[in-house]
Amino acid sequence: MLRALPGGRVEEQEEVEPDKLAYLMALEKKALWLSTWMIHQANHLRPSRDGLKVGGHQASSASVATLMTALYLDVMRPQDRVAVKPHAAPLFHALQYLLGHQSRDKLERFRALGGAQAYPSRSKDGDIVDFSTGSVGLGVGVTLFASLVQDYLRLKRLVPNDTPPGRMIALAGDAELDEGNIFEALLEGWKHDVRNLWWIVDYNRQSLDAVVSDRLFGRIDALFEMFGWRVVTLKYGRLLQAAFARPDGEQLREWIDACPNSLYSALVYKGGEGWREHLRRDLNRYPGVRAILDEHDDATLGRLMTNLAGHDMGSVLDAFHAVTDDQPTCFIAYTIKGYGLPFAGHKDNHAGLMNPQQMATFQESMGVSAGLEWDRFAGLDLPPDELEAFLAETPLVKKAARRHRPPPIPAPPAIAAPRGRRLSTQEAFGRILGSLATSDNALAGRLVTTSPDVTVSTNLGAWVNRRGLFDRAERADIFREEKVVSAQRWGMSPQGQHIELGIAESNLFLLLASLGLAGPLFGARLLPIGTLYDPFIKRGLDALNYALYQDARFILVATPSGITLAPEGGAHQSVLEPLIGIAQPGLVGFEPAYTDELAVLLRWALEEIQREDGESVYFRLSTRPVEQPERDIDAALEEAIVGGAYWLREPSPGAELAIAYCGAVALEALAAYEALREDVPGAGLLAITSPDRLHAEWRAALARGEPSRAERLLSVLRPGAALVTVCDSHPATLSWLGSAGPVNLAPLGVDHFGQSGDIPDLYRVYGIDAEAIIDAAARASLRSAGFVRQ
Ligand SMILES: Cc1ncc(C[n+]2csc(CCOP(=O)(O)OP(=O)(O)O)c2C)c(N)n1
Ligand SMILES: [Mg+2]
Repeated sequence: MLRALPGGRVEEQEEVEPDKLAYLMALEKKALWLSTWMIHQANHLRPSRDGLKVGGHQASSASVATLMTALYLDVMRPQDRVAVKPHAAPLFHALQYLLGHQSRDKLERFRALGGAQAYPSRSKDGDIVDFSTGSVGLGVGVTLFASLVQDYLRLKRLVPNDTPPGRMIALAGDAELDEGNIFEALLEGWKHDVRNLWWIVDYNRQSLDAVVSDRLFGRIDALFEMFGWRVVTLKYGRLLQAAFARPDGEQLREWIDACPNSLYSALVYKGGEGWREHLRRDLNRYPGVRAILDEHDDATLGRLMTNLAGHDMGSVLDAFHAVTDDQPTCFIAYTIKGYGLPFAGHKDNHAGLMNPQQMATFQESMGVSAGLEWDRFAGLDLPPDELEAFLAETPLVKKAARRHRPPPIPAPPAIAAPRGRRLSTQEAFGRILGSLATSDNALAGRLVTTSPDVTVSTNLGAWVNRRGLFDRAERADIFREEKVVSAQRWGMSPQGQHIELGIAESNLFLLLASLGLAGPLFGARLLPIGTLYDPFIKRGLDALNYALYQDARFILVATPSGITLAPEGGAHQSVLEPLIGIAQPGLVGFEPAYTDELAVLLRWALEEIQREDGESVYFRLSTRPVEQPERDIDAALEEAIVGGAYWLREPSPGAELAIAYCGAVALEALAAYEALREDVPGAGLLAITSPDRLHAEWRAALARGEPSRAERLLSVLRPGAALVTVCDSHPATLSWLGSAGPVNLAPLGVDHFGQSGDIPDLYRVYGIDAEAIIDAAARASLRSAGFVRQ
């Protein structure tokens, strides 16, 4: 057997012990059977109540059966972590079942409520899943950042570094490599010199719709090598290699090498007869090839011609075991989509399901008697007790628990608001982090910041100057050494606590996902804070969703935001992001107006992201300097700030009018309030720190049949009172308040693209200045009084 060496060289290596090979091949057969059966019974035997096809991917599972069996039942060690390509979930569940980590009940409820999930899910399938997958490309990318996080922890000795590091492994579909996030990640990984990373590409040359371009992978391996990766290509299995070694065997190899992907796939589907016809047509002049054809009947010829290395357990094991260093390695494993199933190679097989007749034939060929479909060893040629003993010795069975549960890091009892009469929330954020950087609080040591090239412009400068940038190696700040004056000190070292990324928001969220899973994945909590400009959340939105879907915990600071960043113009102005704060599961959104609110909320957030049932936290901040209130925040006000709203100016009971604002438009709201107070003496001014929290609590309280916070706040007003809501974002952020109390609502906000200008001009044009608030209040008051006739 060939063994891969650094630099892509290979050497002869001893073959895998025959016993082990036999066990693994038997268990591979069983995993294929179970995955196929799991999908079949969910679609054909479980009664359907809604007429929907249940689905499941028999072909995608079959394609990785050898690779995954080798990994899970032999190669993986407990510290290794894997992202399994989404459509191999059934095979993954089957292997976990063989390992004793998944129940039959859950398999029987595959894709049903509470059963094994359609795509591997950390939060729903539990301990067995290291990384959720589903949105192709993201699971692959996250392993790269997890590897970076592992280095971060080991180099800082936050986790023991006298044991071997885990390998971060992605089992990728070949079409996943069409996703741009993969290449963004590769580039970033190269910059950070990531190690201990395996990407195993299930190169079945099929995506969902079609057979993929022949020329693509000729480029892909060169690309990986360019980024410093080792590429190990697993192309031909042992049968084919033996055939190539025969007289004229080279002709056969050349023929297959030149065979277009589409033709190869079509012939896989057609079987022996199809192969024979084409080989006769093209290679009949070679006596050696004619001999091969004569010696094989259609069935064995089909087996020979589909003997790709990705389905050859011996070749796969050799290749995996040969890599013993930490160089990132990409295995390109040639496979066949649907291998071993009747629709193998057919271009339409992605969502294809075997029909009951095909299944019955398959069941017979697998030797599984009726009634023994879920049996772990039925139909295998080896004695069950031997297989059981083999499984009991696999590294993953011996150390089953894959998740760590480190204790929370206590947050400081209070975080002081920065001093200053006129401050923006962004400035305050920078100063708070700057002072945390100088504190010796244990929590500060666990903070890790990251930003996609907007570290300075989001105000992380003070923090980075004190805590430094993270790098595997010490790197001096050349500008500083050369005595060039700069406010930024950018020395890099393993002690650094800021991870600087290039401009790629998808990478930011994948890194936050990995940092936010440091506790469960590696055993040491990190408290990640990522910063970016608010509008560019959308650029990485799927990766953010991905991070949150797997319950990664982090703080996201998005600044500047809204049209309030005025001269920067429409391309940098965010409109709908607060609605993401409301609607995105796993994320609590805040938009404080004042710096003392931010101080309270940041402290709360540091605890929230560590709570068992907590969530990640999103702060929408602004660069607008705002006159700060002089006040002490007592416990009641703190609770209200965290809860999402409080009366900045309390209305008198039965008041006719109130203004509710969120964020930097506090100034306009206050000015309008002062102006209106003369006419409406009892009016109120409601500060909303979190439309998200307020909205969520409102719905939860409704469901419990209790008054919500929003309702309690608004109940001070006269029924039918006028309420103007105003925010520098889409008006829907707050307009729902019209349902939380008996008010006549006038929702102000921004509902089209911004443009350059200064704040007075833009607020006027978009209708969120004091005058617009006063006008809206007048109209709503008229409506309240019933003066408006249709
Ligand atoms: C971001 C995203 N876009 C689209 C899909 C729908 N989709 C599911 S699988 C698939 C193709 C997968 O092909 P490949 O990665 O080669 O997997 P395999 O051939 O092993 O099934 C597509 C487009 C998805 N899951 N995620
Ligand atoms: Mg594919």
